[in-house]
Amino acid sequence: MRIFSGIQPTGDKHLGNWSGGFRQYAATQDRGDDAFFCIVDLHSITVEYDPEELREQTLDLAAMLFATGLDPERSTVFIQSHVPAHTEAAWLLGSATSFGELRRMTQFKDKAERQEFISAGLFTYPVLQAADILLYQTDAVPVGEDQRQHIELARDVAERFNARHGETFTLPAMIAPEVGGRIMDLQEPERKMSTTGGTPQGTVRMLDEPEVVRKKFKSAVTDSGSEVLRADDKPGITNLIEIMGVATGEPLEGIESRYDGAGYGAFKTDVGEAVVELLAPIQARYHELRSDPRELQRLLARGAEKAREASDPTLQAMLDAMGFVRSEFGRNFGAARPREL
Ligand code: AQP
Repeated sequence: MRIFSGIQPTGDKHLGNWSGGFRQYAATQDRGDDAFFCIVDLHSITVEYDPEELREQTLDLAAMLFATGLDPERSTVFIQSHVPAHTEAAWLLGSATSFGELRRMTQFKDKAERQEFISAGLFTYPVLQAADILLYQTDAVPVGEDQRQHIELARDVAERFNARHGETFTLPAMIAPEVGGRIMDLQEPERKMSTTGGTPQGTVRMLDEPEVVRKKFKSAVTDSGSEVLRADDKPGITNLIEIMGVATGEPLEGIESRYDGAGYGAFKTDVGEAVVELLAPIQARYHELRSDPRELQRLLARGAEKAREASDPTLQAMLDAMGFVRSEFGRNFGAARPREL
């Protein structure tokens, strides 16, 4: 099965990213999937950002992806801007995406509210995301729940393109984890955990020191009552039960019965401890990998080469289907290799 998923390099990565993203990526390797994981640096420039930070955070994220279990022998990890087909295909797909569809994207509305300058890129971002996915003839996209609307848009765009120009793209399906697909902010459990959209105290960063993690869980907002049970009117404790579940692999019912009558205080301490234990080996691997940027760059260059090879046939098929006169080099876009004349 062909898998693709993209992750933004800006903003510190957090427990939500691990639960909805990284954890699922590593699982694709155990299933023997043919997986591509893309550091989507081009998406990161759609909101205000610092160029020097982008450069550093791109390598930070590469180290984090390998530290959370991606094996360069089994998965292709690469940087989006190293594969020009992504931006080229995005322009082409813009013709099959409507203004109305983009205007309905809730992530655009949420992020636009937080920006003083709303870039055109923030609005067209889902077209680039559709290109990312469709170029690889992707069967499944492992993501968190927040990406559902974008994946549906990618499917709609693919269907429209196929109907207009003939079968070109595989229609991708979304895979979200049954548990932990939407980890909520520890301080404001009605909104998702996020480095840009959440609270600093309610966002557990992958690189937080153990003491910081413990403190964040101790001060997590809980609900009225004292039962450790999932319920609609208990968003805080429900979120903590899910976090305990993904951190330890224990079924949620088991957690509820184990903490029956224990009270919120003891439970919060234990969830904090479980997360500290989860993060410790990841942090150790991360620091080791991050200390060797040349090796990271080497692995990413290898990934980009594989990604260019895998995406180019789709880009060329798009160009042919859309009626472009091919250049004498055989490629209007993509790697400029001379055509065999
Ligand atoms: N709170 C979350 N719970 C579960 N999954 C989540 N993801 C993000 N937040 C949660 C998933 O993480 C993967 C990588 O996401 P990303 O880093 O590319 O960007 P994002 O979705 O925009 O995450 P952030 O940190 O919340 O970014 P900002 O701050 O920009 O809003 C994706 O699979 C995502 O679903």
